[in-house]
Amino acid sequence: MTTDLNDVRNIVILTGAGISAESGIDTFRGGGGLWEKHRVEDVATPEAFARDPELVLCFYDMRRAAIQEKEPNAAHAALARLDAGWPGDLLIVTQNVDDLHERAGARRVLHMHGEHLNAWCTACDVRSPWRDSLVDRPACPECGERALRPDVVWFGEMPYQMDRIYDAVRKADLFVSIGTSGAVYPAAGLVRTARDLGAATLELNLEPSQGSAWFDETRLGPASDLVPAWVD
Ligand code: BJW
Repeated sequence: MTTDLNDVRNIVILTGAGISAESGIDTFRGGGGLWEKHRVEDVATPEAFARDPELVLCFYDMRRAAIQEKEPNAAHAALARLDAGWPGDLLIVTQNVDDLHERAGARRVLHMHGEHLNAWCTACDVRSPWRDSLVDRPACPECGERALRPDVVWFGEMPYQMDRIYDAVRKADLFVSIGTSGAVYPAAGLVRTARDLGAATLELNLEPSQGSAWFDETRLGPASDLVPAWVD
C-alpha cells in the first residue's frame, strides 16, 4: 500500500475548510473559526432556520458575499492540475460550500455539504444559481413561492450524493484528506471506509485531525505548500 501518486490509479480527495483558509475564508473550528463567533445551534440547523430565518439568512448572505471576493490559492490550483491530467478515476469530494475548486479549474468536484451560490426552493425543490441576498425573501425563479433557503447541508440533514461518494471510495486505491478537522460525520468516517476496503490513506493538514490515527501517512503544514508538493 502506497500513498505515492505513481503507484495508484483511482483517487478520492476529501477537502475541508483548511484548503480555503489561505484564500481568506474562515474555517469553522479552532481560534478565529466561525463557530467561535456564531453558535452552531443558532445558524446551522433546520431548527434554527425555522425559529429565526432572518438571522440564518443574514449569516449566509454575509458569507455568500464574502466568498465572491476571494480567489483560489495554490492548493486549489494544484488539485485542478491533477484533475486535468489524471487518467484514472478521480473525485474531489469537498465539504466546502465555496466555489474555489471550480474557479481554479477542477471539474470532478462533488459538494457534499452544498453550495453557497445555489438557492434551494423548499416549495418546488428546484435549485437555482444565486449570488445575491436571500434575507428579503425573494421569489423562487421557478415557481414564484417565497421559499428559498441556502442550498447547504445543516446538522441533522443528509449530506448530498452519499451513494456516489461511497462508490468512488470503494474503487479508490488512494484516499487523501486535505484541510479538515475530522469532526463532522459522515465525511470524517470516509477514511475508515477507504482504509477498510484497502486504499492507502494520506492526510495533508495544518495539525493532526481527529481521525489522524486512521491515515497511513500524515503531512503537516499549510495546504498551499503541501498540496503542490504532493501533486507536482
Ligand atoms: C489548514 C489550514 C491551512 C486550517 N492548510 N489545513 C455523534 C457521532 C457521530 C455523528 C454525529 C454525532 N452526533 C451528531 C452527529 C451527526 C452530525 C455530526 O457529525 N456532528 C458532529 C459535530 C459530532 N452530522 C450531521 O448532522 C450530518 N448529517 C448526518 O449525519 O446525516 C445523517 C442523518 C440525517 C438525518 C437523519 C438520519 C441520518 C450533516 C453535517 C453538516 C455539516 N454542515 C456544516 C455547515 C455547512 C454549511 C455552512 O458552511 O455553513 O459543514 S458544519 C461545518 O463543518 C461545515 C464543514 O463542511 C464541516 C466540516 O468542517 P471542516 O471543513 O473540517 O472545517 P474545520 O474548521 O472543522 O477544520 C479545518 C481544518 O483545517 C483544521 O483541522 C485546521 O487545522 C486545518 N487548517 N488552516 C491546511 N492553511
